[in-house]
Amino acid sequence: MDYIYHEEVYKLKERLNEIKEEALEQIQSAVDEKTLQDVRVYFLGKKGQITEVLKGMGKLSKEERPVIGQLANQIRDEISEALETKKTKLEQAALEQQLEEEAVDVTLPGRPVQAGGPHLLRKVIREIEDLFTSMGYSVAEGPEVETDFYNFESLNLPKNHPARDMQDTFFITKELLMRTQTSPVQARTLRKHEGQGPVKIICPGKVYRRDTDDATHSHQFTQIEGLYVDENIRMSDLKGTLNVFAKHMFGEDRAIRLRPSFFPFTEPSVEMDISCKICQGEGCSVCKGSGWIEILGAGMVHPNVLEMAGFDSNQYKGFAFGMGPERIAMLKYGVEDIRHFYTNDIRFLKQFHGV
Ligand code: FA5
Ligand code: MG
Repeated sequence: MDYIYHEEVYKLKERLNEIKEEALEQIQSAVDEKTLQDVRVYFLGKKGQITEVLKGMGKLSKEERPVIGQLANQIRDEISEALETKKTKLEQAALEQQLEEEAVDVTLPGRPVQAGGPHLLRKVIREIEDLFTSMGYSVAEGPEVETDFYNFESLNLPKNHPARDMQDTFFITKELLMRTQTSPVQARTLRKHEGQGPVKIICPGKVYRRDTDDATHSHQFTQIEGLYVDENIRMSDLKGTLNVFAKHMFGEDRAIRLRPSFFPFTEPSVEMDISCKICQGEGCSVCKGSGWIEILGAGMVHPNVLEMAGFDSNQYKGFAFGMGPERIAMLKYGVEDIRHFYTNDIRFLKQFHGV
């Protein structure tokens, strides 16, 4: 005999089927996992819709309860499964979207790497160092903050000597100053040799003067000092050395001239000029209309300098020179203003990459 159910059973069955449809529809249209979680709680949670239905079973008979119970379980499983399936789908879609967004186009050209290079001045200094070391000179250095003694007195420039005015000085104290020239390195090195030649050095470094900045003058610039002391060194050795240097730096065709000059630490003294590259000797702002630019001072080391450093000036002679690498770089590369070396305009600096 078929069992006759209470009307309540039909109501609960209908409600369960409604729940199923609603749930599946919401799962279907969910766009993220958060929504799925809300759907799960709303339908399957402890206080959810299915639990609601099961609460209504109290009115049912012993035979009727399993009917609703089974259906409720079945629908719970179906909803759970639909939730799982949808969750997997959403994850898949999210992954695909991420892959698409983060895709690397390997055919795009790369960003060029900005390679730096040595400053033009550094290159010129290195070139001069290389030339002189190839001729047997070694490189010596000294402090930029120097004593009055080494910068002046040991170079035959006693206090109150009028020739001190040739180099307007930044004094720190009465006895300490910013060196105005690299010549103090001569005096320091000679002293270290304790009267024993030969001494054959170049000394590159920064120097400071209260000069007014213009196209060829800077208040801070570099110098390279050269010193060769030995028995039998003569003026002709100096001339020969300067000639090799000038031809190496500027080529055979550039004109050179030596002018008699004065330095307290050399006797005789000369200055060397190079024909101006900017105007080819016609006269311009760089050479101040003369067609020539002074690049170095030089001469035979004064006997007083040798004696003060402990050398016997009857046994030893020497020559010395001091050059300005900025001026040399200007003449070699046609740079029309010394300030370009220090203002660091990248457009200027870049022109000399690879020279
Ligand atoms: C001297 O400084 C001497 N000590 C050079 C020397 C050394 C002579 C050894 C004899 C023996 P002078 O002041 O002329 O000399 O400077 C030498 C060079 O430095 C100049 O020829 C020039 O090339 C450079 N120079 C001088 N003043 C400046 C400046 N304000 N800015 C840029 N370069 C300068
Ligand atoms: Mg000079």
